[in-house]
Amino acid sequence: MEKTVYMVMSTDVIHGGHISIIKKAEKLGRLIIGVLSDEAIAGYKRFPLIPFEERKILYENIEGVSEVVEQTTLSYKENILKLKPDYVVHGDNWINGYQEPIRQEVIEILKTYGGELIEFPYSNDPKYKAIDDRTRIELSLPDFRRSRLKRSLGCKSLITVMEAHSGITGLIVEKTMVEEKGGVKQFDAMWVSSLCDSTAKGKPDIELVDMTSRFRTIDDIMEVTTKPIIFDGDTGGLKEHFVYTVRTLERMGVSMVIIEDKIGLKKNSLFGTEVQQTQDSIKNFCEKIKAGKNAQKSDDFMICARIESLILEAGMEDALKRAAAYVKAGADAIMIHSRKTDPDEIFEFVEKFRSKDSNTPIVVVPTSFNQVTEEEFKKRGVNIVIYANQLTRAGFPAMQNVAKTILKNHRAKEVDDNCISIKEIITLIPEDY
Ligand code: SPV
Ligand code: MG
Repeated sequence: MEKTVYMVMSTDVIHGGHISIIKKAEKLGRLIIGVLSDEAIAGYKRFPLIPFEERKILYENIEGVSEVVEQTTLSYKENILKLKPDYVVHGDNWINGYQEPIRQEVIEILKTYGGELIEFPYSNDPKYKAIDDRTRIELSLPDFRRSRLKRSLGCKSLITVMEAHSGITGLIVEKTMVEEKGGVKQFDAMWVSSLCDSTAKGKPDIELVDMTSRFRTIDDIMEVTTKPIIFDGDTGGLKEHFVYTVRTLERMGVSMVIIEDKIGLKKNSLFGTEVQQTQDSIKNFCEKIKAGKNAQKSDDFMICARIESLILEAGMEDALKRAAAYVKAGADAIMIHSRKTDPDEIFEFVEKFRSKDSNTPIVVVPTSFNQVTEEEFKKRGVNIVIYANQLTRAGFPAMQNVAKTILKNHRAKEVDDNCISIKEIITLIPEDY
């Protein structure tokens, strides 16, 4: 009987290197390609340029490929147990690094029924690296970057977002990865927070930093990263101004703007009722949402309505009433905010909102209720979790401490261990961008 061969592929740009390994694999027997789902790829590598269905068609039409199946996790377990291939084929580049546990699992499963792992030498040809680099540039182009958030929401049940307020913090969000369960975890998107953008400029979070300056921050981040951006639009300002903001953000390639239902002098929500803050009327805020939705040109830009009822102690009923009205006015997502350390009111809102609306994405910012895990939010029906200020809050005390230590010691030697090495900075910021 003809042997069967299983090989997993994720790439959306097929080059000679891929064709060469397909040719070698096909010589071993009937070749089945496992195509990684969008969610599985987005979690560990760059976001796929081409969606799963299209990539599947691409592979189905390569000579030598007999069958194409979907692989929904980085782990091969489910598909190997189902297909029981005689051979699993892979490049030898996964022997070390984050794929090592996945490889180990493959070897162990194959052992249970006498299957074999065949590894071919991985090609380090610079021309293939150049193709990959070009793809990265495409990912950062405005149209593609903007559409990524909506696409990610379509394939991932929970999106994690980290605050960025400069090129360097953008790079940290772009590049930070941790190995986890045989895969890699990284943030899906960036939050350009009004609090952190203002703080970086030494200013209060009261809509004092003007839009031109806020756009400049976005530009700094965009110049060096590719991940989608969610912009904190504060109150959105006057309706007549908001439409311009929407157009500009859209043109720049921002994926979503979140505006909060407050008017007048805006203060940071975490002050709650300790300061004077006024909630907008439902009618007025709905008009702002409608104006924004009418102004946008693409269909992938998203406007998220942020409800401040719990922050301003206007009650759960008010929050739910507003949520329904904002969705009806065209909001693409709802953000519910709370400054309580106990997550109960957030959970109650999510449950009640979800009982009436199973589709509209829900956004939360767990700064005060930070004990809740992403898994718990996901289980309850939340779609986007924003870590809104942690990089800023981590960076400034560290800098203050270093400044004080130098003052005390009249030299810089004592702070060396608290500083990133110049070599690490160079790694984080490549010169050949
Ligand atoms: C921000 O990050 O600026 C926010 C979230 O708006 S919060 O600070 O919690 O209001
Ligand atoms: Mg803000």
